[in-house]
Amino acid sequence: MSTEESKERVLSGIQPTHDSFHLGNHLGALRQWVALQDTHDAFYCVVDLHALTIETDPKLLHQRTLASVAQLLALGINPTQSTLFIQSHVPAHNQLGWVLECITGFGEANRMTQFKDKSQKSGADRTVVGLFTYPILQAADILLYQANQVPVGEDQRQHIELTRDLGQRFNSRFGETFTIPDAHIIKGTAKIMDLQDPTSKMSKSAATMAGVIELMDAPEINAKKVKSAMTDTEREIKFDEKNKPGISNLLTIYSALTGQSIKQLEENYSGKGYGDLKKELADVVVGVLEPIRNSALDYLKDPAQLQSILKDGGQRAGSVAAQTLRNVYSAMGLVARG
Ligand code: ATP
Ligand code: LTN
Repeated sequence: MSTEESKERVLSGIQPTHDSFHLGNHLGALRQWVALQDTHDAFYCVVDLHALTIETDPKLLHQRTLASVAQLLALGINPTQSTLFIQSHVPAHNQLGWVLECITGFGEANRMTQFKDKSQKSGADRTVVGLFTYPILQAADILLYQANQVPVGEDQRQHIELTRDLGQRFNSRFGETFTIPDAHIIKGTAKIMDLQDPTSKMSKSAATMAGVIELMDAPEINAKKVKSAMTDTEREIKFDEKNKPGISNLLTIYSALTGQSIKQLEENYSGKGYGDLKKELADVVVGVLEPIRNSALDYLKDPAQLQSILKDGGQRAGSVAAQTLRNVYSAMGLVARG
């Protein structure tokens, strides 16, 4: 058996719905993507088909998709180690998506809380059917690659549960076809909060970007956002998510970016004020993000290199996905073309 075959598989995806990824994406998911490529046979995709569920200008979507790839490379995804590709380059995602739609209950799909939140935000008239079936396409993304692990943030837990249910259902109706994946969620950083509204998760689609630290923003903008983070009126620097969500979020970020434990940070900052913590955290954030931004900007200067990485990744992903799809069609009794 070759090393790749003996390694467990990992797959994850990210939507190109904004010009930049944010610190929540990085700490909740993307950092794990990078770490897992050393130990796993990794497949990572920019899920452009998922992004179609939100109305986007075509030129922007095109630009954001390439910017997403550039950021993933800048964060450390190594295309010779991992298979990095764009979802729409592999038609099997849509093909398996349809099959899975046919074994998903309407009520089951209707229980997805992210659909409820997102459709409520945009209103019934602007909610498309694709947003409703979105988690089923996500299940296809994962099951196609026989993934064992799916590194994501906390908000994706329910979608991974659905993926497991659909995989198990298919296997029991039609015979063992899919690997049943586990969510790979890192407890401490699974939900990074908005710096201005520390009771909501940091999100690409937040109403205002004032509390969202973006990887592609200029260092001085990010420093300013950290320094003006919302905190409570007390003075003590203590981790207490319930009563001090703002400070707790800053401590979580600080700890994740420096490797110092929260306890250690509480000790270091005992007797000091919020201003000191924010100022030093601003330096830490800029120190980590500035080189990533510069590297992403360099990758974007060479679109031919990006295209060549994507062509290679698309081919590798396509052949794995096509094999799974053939097994699925055959298990269900669809007649092969021959
Ligand atoms: P939106 O809020 O518009 O859906 P998003 O910011 O959640 O976008 P996604 O592309 O949906 O971004 O998510 C990419 C990955 O980042 C997912 O694995 C998701 O769970 C993770 N993630 C997103 N926001 C956070 C957060 N605030 N903390 C930790 N992980 C996060
Ligand atoms: N739904 C995810 C993005 C996503 C994904 C995937 C994540 C699409 N396909 C497959 C992991 C595996 C989101 O909104 N963050």
